[in-house]
Amino acid sequence: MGTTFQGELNGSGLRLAIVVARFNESITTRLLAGAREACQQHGVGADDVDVAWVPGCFELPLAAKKLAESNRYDAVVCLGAVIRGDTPHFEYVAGGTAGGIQQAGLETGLPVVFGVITPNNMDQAMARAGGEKGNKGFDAAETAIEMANLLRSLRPD
Ligand code: INI
Repeated sequence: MGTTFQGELNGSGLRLAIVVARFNESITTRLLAGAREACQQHGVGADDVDVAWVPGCFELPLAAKKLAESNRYDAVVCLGAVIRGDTPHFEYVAGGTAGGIQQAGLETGLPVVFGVITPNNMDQAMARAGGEKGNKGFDAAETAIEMANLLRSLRPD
């Protein structure tokens, strides 16, 4: 029987960086509160969570990559809200952000988590930022904790 690897939801001893977009700040501050809540619930020390603000989602990948390269963190969480309008701008910002965040994780070997919501309107955004659909910031921080622990267990040493 082979080994089954699974990351625990135990944040004790982990260091996390959270990058948050200021665009749609009324939503992203709620996502940030959700992420902090998950960190606290799962035992990440309050001093072990650093936060960096960027202007908009499009800036998340570069800041996340810098933080991931710093060797100071076990995972990086990216939080933002791109709200769909009637223009193709949405596709460029949302698509570029998603691709950039994935690239930052693959290039650095650190979990870089996509905690960006892409709702159609403000009501849907609120629902996902602590409303009836939960808090995607909370979920993203849980993903970061699980992936950080999983990657530790996958290390060859
Ligand atoms: N940035 C967001 O985070 N959310 C949006 O909905 C958004 N819209 O709609 O344009 C947005 N645009 C700004 C973008 O992320 C960059 O900050 C800007 O283009 C400068 O690079």
